Amino acid sequence: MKSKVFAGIALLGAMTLVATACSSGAGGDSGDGGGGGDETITVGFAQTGSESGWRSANTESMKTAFSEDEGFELIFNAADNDPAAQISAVRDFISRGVDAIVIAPIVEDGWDDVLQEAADAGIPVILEDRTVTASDDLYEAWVGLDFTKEGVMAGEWAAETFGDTPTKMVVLEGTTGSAPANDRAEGFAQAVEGTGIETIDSQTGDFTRDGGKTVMEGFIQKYGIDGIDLLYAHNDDMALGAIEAIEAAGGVPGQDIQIVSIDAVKDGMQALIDGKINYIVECNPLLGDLAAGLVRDVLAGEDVEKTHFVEDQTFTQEQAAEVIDSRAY
Ligand code: GYE
Repeated sequence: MKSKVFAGIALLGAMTLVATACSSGAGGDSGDGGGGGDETITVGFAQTGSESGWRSANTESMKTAFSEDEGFELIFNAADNDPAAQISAVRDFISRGVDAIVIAPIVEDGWDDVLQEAADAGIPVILEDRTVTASDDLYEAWVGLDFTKEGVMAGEWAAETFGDTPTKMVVLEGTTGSAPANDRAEGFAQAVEGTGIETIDSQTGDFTRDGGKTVMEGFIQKYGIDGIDLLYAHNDDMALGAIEAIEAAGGVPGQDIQIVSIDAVKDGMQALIDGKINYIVECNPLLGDLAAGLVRDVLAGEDVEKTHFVEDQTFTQEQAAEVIDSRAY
């Protein structure tokens, strides 16, 4: 279903939204259409929370793109990773009669009712970052990353590095039920199938540094530094927490235990350069301009493509050193 691939934000200027069948009944009849009129567009944005460096960069990108200067009034809500609180925030946006709603869904399931309520109220919904299991008739468009492919890229590095060598791996999973946790697990498993890599333990660290540290402390207690060869962390923050746990236990991260993670935020890239992480797959958080463009187009009554993928890259330790100073997050 990959209808369009955007090779990163650099291509934003060249972005053209090709007409496809637009979802029915999800509004677009409120507001001034955003098509160059002077009226402010009121947008409710339901963010997940503030769990990671990736999230901070995403929030900043969204706030900049949906700023007053750009013609928006943004009602921002961060739900502290509580799915019920996030759904309440969306209901609040509906009752306030905003022009459009943008959601970064914490978990994939449980969205059908509230998305239907938004559609009934004629308020278009755009998803950014994470995906949902609800029917795509219930929202106008989604913009984000290919999490399965990120998992595959991380797994390909692991498969190349360890091959047939018997390798004991532990996994720090993202938030349970979230699209990136589900898809990154699946992609990685595909890529390492048939290698000597064995998952000896896998638990959620909730995408946070503290979570990664605490879960890794438990793994070390159970298996010892010598009993673990490889850590796959679903994001950099959990890898950074795990590094603290490994060092506190007298181990050398990146050597005694090799580490692969996803995001490529500044702190993660620095740990990669320092040799404490071995490989990072990027996950681009700068989705604000794309999301704002979609909101404008939908309110202007244009048909937009449903699915918008932003492309990610990968970094070795050497590559990280070359690019770290030029990266925006
Ligand atoms: O990888 C992680 C964040 O949904 C892609 O959420 C996002 C993930 C990101 O907390 O750091």
